[in-house]
Amino acid sequence: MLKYSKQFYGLSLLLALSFYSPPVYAQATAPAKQEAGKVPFKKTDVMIPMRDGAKLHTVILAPENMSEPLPLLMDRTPYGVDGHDSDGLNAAQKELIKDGYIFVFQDIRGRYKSEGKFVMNRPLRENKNDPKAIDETTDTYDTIGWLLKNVSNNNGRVGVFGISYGGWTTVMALIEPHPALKAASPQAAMGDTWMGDDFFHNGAFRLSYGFEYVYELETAKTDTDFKHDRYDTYDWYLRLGALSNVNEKYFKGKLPTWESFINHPTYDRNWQSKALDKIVTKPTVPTLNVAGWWDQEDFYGAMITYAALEKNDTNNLNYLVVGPWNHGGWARSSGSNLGKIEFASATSQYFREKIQAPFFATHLKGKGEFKLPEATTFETGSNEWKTYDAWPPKQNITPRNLYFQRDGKLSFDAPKQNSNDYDEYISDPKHPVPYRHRPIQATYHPKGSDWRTWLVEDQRFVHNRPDVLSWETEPLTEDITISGQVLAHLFASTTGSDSDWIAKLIDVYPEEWAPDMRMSGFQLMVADEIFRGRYRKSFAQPEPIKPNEVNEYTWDLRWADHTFKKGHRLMVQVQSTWFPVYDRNPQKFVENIFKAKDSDYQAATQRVFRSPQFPSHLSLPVKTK
Ligand code: PG9
Repeated sequence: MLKYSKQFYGLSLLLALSFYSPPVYAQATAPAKQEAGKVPFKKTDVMIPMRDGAKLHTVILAPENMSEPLPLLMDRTPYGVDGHDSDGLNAAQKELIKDGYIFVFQDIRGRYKSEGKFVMNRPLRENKNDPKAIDETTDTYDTIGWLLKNVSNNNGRVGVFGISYGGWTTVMALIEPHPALKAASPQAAMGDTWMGDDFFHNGAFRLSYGFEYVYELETAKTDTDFKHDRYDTYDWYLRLGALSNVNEKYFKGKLPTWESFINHPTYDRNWQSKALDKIVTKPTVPTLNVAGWWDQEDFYGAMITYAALEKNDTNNLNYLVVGPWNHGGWARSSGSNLGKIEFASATSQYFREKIQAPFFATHLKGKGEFKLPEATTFETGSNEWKTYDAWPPKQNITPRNLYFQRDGKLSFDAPKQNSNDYDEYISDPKHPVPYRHRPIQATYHPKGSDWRTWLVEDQRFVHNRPDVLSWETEPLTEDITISGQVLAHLFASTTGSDSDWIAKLIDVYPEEWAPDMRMSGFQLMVADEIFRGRYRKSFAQPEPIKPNEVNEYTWDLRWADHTFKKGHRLMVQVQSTWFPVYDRNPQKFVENIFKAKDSDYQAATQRVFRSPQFPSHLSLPVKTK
């Protein structure tokens, strides 16, 4: 979750809560006092009626002094909009405010002060002939219609933008767009919560995130934190045991999304009908898709939404920007670092000022001649912005296989026969590999959590664990850049009948890294992903694995644009648990892991092969020029 409003509007949220009075149309609060350099906004709270009669709570922030009619820029969110006010807006949206917009923030249906029923990632309405049928598309459409008529001094043009859930509602606005919708920026839109975003990745369940998020959104109309009775949730989730204990001990069958996990553990219609890449239509509105390489929640969704729109983008309306950010990192701070990784420039600031602001100004205000390249990405490692006429780039890219070798070596040469052609480890669900260093605070612990930067943690904290294999190259004699999709091809066996496989592509810094000695030998993940073995033939129809049989598992580690600098090494790590962000695979095939019992969880011996017959490798999109 991106607690967008709370992060930006912490203090103002409290103030606004105490100000709130029952909703009336276009009721203005007292004008804000002008401070130097700030643009004062007048805040209006309204309840906007939808076609089925439900009213949605909406905050409108219009500049107090308007010398011309302005466009409306709207964000629709489940996280509460009361806190939005003039001060918060000035702090968060400096770059957009300079150009002049009327900002609109809306509680989506059923959340906070909006009426109606909240449905997580509500599917599109089925009966389009029913004039009262609703979904997020119609709610956006009806809101825009109302705003155009009721907000004075608007210029008749509307933009929508939002991060994460707000990115998803932005894409929904594009499905049957209101004619006044002239620009959209879905940012970290969660595109497919089963395949690669918040709730599952390739069928492996995102336990800590899924558990905490569902509780937070579905316990009440307002965000409600689950209170773990211990700080280190690694321990808490281990004690929780099998997934079947969740309902027994805590949820009691009351949280609809948890029930949907139990009833739809595989990639069935429930998930496919909501997956953005399966439902978006031909782009008719200029669309700026935004993603972060180290987005811990919705990197996949942002990328597949761009790709799906791109398939039918005959009018060249669809664009992509990817920067070195975590979830929503482009919207806050300067973006000159993420955790310990420095980027040598203010990347978020650059995005807000040089890309986002001119994008909206061009399409909503007819200002300037802004020509956006098809794809703009920040190449990590070299720390340079690049532009491409396609993403993934098609030119000057050669797929090269990086093979696992004996003695922990990794190289671009295929393996030669030798007597010991596999490496093995015991994966024990009782001692799963932590996904970040302990203590693992609750995802959004009110006193702070390392969740937001776990993807850039130094992987040495698990390197050399007996249940984590690793292979690495010699120090590079020249830079290697990869741009595009990274694939894992693992030839592996297990003594169990189900298994998870996790592969991580890592940039290992030199033993003495002159720019900052403390980063010497740092192990930075640049691509990583999990694969649940039962889905190796079909995501819809899982099958047991035959114990001890060598199977080829192929899955994608998503995308990267990264230079491994001369002197650095490439490393691959393989493991079978990543806890508790992912649930533990029982390692024994059971029909439905959500119904597994504690006794179903068993240790297994895992072998990863690296022979001419079974050459485990990663396939890398290597830049040739
Ligand atoms: N990643 C959050 C999300 C969770 C579940 C569904 C949709 C979005 C968020 O930050 O909003």
